[in-house]
This record gives sequence, structure tokens and C-alpha cells, in this order.
Amino acid sequence: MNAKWILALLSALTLTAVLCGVVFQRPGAAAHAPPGPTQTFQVRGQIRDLDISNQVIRIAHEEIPDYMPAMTMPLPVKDPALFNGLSKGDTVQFELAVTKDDSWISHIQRVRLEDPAAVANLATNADYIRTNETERVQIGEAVPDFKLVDQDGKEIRLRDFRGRAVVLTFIYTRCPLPNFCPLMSKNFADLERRLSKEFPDQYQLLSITMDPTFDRPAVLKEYAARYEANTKHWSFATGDPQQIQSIARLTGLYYAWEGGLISHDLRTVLIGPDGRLAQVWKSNVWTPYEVQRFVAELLLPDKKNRPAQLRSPAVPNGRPKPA
Ligand SMILES: [Cu+2]
Repeated sequence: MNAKWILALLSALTLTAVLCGVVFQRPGAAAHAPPGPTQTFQVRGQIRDLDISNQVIRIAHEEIPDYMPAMTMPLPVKDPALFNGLSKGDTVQFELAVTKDDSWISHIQRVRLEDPAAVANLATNADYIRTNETERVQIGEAVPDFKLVDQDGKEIRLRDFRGRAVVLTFIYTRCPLPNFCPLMSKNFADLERRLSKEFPDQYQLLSITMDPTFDRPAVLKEYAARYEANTKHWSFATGDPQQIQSIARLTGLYYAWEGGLISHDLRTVLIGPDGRLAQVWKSNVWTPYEVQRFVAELLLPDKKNRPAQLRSPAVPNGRPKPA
């Protein structure tokens, strides 16, 4: 067994343990990691939002037995044709496909409402952190400083990273959906490999937990090891829940406890060496290569100094735009 396989095995076991402990018993989801079969679940829910440009439908769904409690989730759609004929507020029946690394809506159709009360009850306890547009930092503006605690229990502040390009995202260690938090961490591991080669000591990755009560430094330390993070340049941060909420508001992230899990969307942001917001990615469709190119633009504005493969602009015509 090589180290990679042992790691995959450990991750699968940890995930299984987490799922069993926190949410449910998932039969058969044992240690056989890549690539694994596709499981499908038939689910009923109500559409809260259609985001065609990011290919995401936000659905307040009923409990998915053996997988997830009732909650509101932004779920990816791979086939754009599935959006046809759907509107916000529709009650729908959908199929959720889940593999080890991905989950998406594979079928969806509107259904007649037999029991309006059942739908009204879907995710009613949602207590979203509503983000007022004016609270958000805009591209080019300075990101206010904040104070958190890292995986070693050490106090960290955003201003400690002045002079480096900072890529920040939000995760929680018990997240069961492969294309949400686990994907962000997998992407960060890839990004760390790229940036450590290209820009050693000029970058900082920061994963902030949305579950600060459970994700204490020791838990984050174990999580960092799972992704083979070099914590010199990749910090995992927890801290005061209020402080984390205020950072989330700055980026427009929403997250809320629902039925024993955190329902959330995603934000990954790039902050320049000058402490100003340079870019925001609002979904899981960004790639480590894309972020690496944005970092190259920030650190080496003169493109002839960049390595050849990073010379084309991160956004084809000119300045980066918000995602
Ligand atoms: Cu998550």
C-alpha cells in the first residue's frame, strides 16, 4: 500500500465514521475509495432559487433517508436543459446522484402538491445569515482585519499576512457533500502544491470553519493532516462564532444549522498583498490553475516576469471580474 492509498482509505473511513456518527447509517459506504459507484436518491423539495449561470438550484428538500436531513442546499446541475420549465417556488421531485467526489441533480420534475403543509415545513427552522449587500467588501476595497485561532491554537490576524496573496475559503470538517467543503480542501491542496513551487513565501491559504464550536484547533489539525497541508502556508482557522459570521458577511457567504448539518453555499476569495479584495468565487467551479493565474497577476503584474504557462490573463479580456 502506498501512502496515497492509505490516505484515501483513511479519508473514506473518517467520512464514513462522521456520517454514521452525525447523520445516519450509510450502508455500504465503506473503505473502497476511488472511483466508487454512483448512488442515487429520490427526493422531494421546493425550489428556493435558480442560478442558471452557476448551474445551481437551491432547494429546500425533505429528509433523504440514509443520507441527509431536511435542509436547504445549493445543488449543482450538470445538464442545463434541466432548468427548462422550472421556476422559483416550484415543488419538485428530483434525483440526487452522489459519488465519492461529486454530487448533482441528475433528474428533476415539477410535481403537484398533495400536502402543502409538508412542503411548508421543509427547512422552516433555517436561520440564515442574511447578507446585506452593503456589508460586503467590493473588489478593490480593503478587507477589514479579523482575529482567529489556527490549528495549533495560535492567534492569527488577517494583517499578519500583509505582503502575501491570501486565498481564503470556508469549510467545516464534518461536511458530508463531496463537492462542497471536501472539494474546497482538495482544491486548496492542489493550489498549495502549485503556489509553493511558483511563489514560495508569497502566499497564504486560509480555510475558516463554519462550525467553530466543533472544529476546535485539534480537530482542524487532524483535518489539515488529512489533506497533507503544509500549515506554514495553509492555516485552518476557528474562533469566536460572531467573528466568523462577520467574515462570512463580508464575503456574502450564507450558512445555517439545519437538521444537524450546516446548510451553506461557498465563497473563495483572493486578497492582494496590499490587503485589498482582488477576486471572489461564489461556487465550486473554480480550478486551482485559475486561482494560480490570478495570484500570478497580483504578484507579478508585469507579465513577462511570469512563467510562460501563467502569461495569459486570468480573465481573457482585461481586468478580473467578480465570479
Ligand atoms: Cu460543506
